[in-house]
Amino acid sequence: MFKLINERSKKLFEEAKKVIPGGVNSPVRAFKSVGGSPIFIKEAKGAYLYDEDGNKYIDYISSWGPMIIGHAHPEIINAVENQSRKGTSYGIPTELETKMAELVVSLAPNVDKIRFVNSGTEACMSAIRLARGYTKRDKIIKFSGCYHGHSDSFLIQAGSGASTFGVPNSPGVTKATASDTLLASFNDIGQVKDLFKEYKNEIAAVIVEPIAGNMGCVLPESDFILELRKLCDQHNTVLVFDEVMTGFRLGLGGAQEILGVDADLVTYGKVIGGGLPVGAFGGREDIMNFLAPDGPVYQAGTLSGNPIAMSAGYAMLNYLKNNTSIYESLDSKTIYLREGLESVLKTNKLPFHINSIGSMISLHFTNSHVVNFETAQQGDNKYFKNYFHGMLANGVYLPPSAYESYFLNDAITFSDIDDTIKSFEKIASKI
Ligand code: KE4
Repeated sequence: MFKLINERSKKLFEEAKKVIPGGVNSPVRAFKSVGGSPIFIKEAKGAYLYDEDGNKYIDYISSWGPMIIGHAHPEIINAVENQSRKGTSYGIPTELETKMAELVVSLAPNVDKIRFVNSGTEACMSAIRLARGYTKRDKIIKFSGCYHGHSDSFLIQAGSGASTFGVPNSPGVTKATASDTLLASFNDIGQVKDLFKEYKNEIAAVIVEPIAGNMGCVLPESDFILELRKLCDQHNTVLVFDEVMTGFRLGLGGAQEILGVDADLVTYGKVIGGGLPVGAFGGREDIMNFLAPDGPVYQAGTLSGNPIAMSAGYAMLNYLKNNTSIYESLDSKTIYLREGLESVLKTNKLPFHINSIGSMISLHFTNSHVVNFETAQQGDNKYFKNYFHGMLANGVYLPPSAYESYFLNDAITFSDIDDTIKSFEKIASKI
């Protein structure tokens, strides 16, 4: 319906599929839930992506979160260039890792100690193993539609790519593993109370995206997160905030600061790597000290704390620390985008619900209030597919799945947002 010149991307995708499963290194990039052939990016600068067919896009994904200050930012590029001239990896401790850890500890609430890994998945997987080792319990509670990476324990009604595929329980996850993961609906504290009643003293951890982004953006209602805190205190269960997405995106203190609720362990990724592979988990010292080599819970990584990745993350966090006005700027741009989208949706009498907070926003083609995975699934994917492709053909790159949040970067200008809304006005009557 919407014409995009993408012959070279199509050719590259066919070549990729011969040597990479599905032609991609992460499923959501394959456009499976929106159809069509993914674009292949040649380069990115500031707010814009440039694909292999010469098309330019305003980027609302920012590499799924990391590029919060825009692509190829000089502060990041200079840090990476300077560090790489000293070598790319040592597998030996560096002062840079300590300085990065000190910076995160100084900025993140309730993080006494932190361990760096290479992805959000590793961070969440390790945090859960640590919680199980610390409590000597096996079970965990997660929430349908929340995504904590592709570790076996989490691929049970996962969000993000797994939901997009409609394959909530991935093959390859053993029944034994799945039996230790208990599920509840986000924002339903009653279900959590029932699980604690049924599995008294067996629950090692509750892991939650305190502000969810993997069923689209879904906000916690009233005191849901505070109630989780109280239940975990009552049952000596570790409360893990998965802030891979929200950490340093919604503010320096992340969701803990916004919600005013303390986690026992927090996981990070995306922004803290400045676009390089960095994940991290940290929190209460008494729990973190259970980690090897001092403690019994094993966790390791050849490239953990890699100097190039640390240099990018350190430059990013220092930039954000020294330019906190970026958060107000992102908030106002996101509100401006939301108001523009709502105006077009109302004019064209389309069913919709928008959730947003800070620089996270998602549009659902349903009149239901989207408060959990079940209501997020009520979105009309036919509308979404046409919306996605219509915007793509008009120079706007959105997440290729209804179960994702948009991530604004501060290189996006109000004029870019005006252009985004104009693109939507052009296509809205045809989706
Ligand atoms: P990674 O292993 O992809 O670095 O992080 C996993 C993860 C953990 N926790 C949260 C809250 C996350 O959002 C993620 C990863 N986010 C998805 C996007 N929704 C990554 C995109 C992809 O899978 O390609």
